[in-house]
Amino acid sequence: MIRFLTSGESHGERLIGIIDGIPANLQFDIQFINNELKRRQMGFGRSERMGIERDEIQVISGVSNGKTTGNPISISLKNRGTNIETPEVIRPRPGHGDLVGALKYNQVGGRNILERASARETAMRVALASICKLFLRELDIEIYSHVIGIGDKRVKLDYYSGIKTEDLKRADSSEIRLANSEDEKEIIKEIKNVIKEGDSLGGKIEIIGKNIPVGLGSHSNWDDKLDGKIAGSIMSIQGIKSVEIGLGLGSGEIKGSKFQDEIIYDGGYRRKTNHSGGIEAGISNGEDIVVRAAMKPIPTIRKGLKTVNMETKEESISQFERSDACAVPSASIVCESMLSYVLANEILKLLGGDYMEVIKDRYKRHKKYIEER
Ligand code: EPS
Repeated sequence: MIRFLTSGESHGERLIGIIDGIPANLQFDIQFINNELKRRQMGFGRSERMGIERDEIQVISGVSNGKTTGNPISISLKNRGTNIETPEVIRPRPGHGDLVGALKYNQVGGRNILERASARETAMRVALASICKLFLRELDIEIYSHVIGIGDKRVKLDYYSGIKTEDLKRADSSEIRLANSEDEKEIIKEIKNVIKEGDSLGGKIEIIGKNIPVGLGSHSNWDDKLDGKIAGSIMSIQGIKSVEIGLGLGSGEIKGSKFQDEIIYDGGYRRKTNHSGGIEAGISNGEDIVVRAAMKPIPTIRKGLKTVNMETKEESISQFERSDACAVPSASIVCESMLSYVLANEILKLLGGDYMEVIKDRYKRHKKYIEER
């Protein structure tokens, strides 16, 4: 089983991460990991902090001669953006953790809470999960993501309107991770407008896993179901308010005969459609895994919102902290990371094995077995 833990405050010295359960002899490609971190840092609408941070990992343990050893891997990331004033937050921002966290942990204000609630933490998640992505790459499993909406602007091209792998790859060269540049100008204009107004914007993300084996997860118990695990992991990302698998909310709008993905056989079992998003009864069915998530607008709003001063209990205006106006493109990479973690973990559960050579061999045999059934 793969487990990971992150630690560190947004404006503290470092972020630290430990991941355990990664098999031995996985090629540890630092450049790949740093590139994943770079992908997460991109996106129009981030705070000036993104110009300050140069996220590159330092490996502390678990890697030798460019390969994993099977020991826990620990890594660190230096924060550069520590030179910010960090006053106590006594006029809590609605939607942020300032108030609820201060109440739960008996703090004077929100400072100690927001330092950890901050999405800076996701830098370490991406770093750790990119090791899972390296593992998936060895098995030819690919994970993509792109932004399908910002605010009320929705892009036309998505999984169910026939997006292709080339389109998904194109998202990496878009400032806001659009697979189709057609809508980019208008959406960037929209983000510029909210920055001018001192407001913020959320949006929607589509995450797609390709070349997925049959048999990840289980129908057997509620906490073994693959869709439940994916939904929980994506929902744990800062700002995410909704997760859908396949047609998601739309599933409730169609008759069964139209929704269910009919089974065909062409040298292996396939589906005519993929409304289920690659998962049936909590088990992957070999089709693409399709997940969608919605991120709420960032709670730090320059123009302020009504709140209460925690010292005087008087009506007040929420405190402003340097922040992003829109972080949806960045969250898109974090979603890829969480999906990679869940899938890598499920593959290891399915196959067992402590080192890459045996896992790759078992993986081949598993795929052959499924093909021949
Ligand atoms: C964040 C606020 C901003 C973001 C930060 C998340 O930081 P600061 O307050 O220092 O400007 O830049 O995100 C990151 C540093 C990052 O690496 O994603 C927040 O309040 O969540």
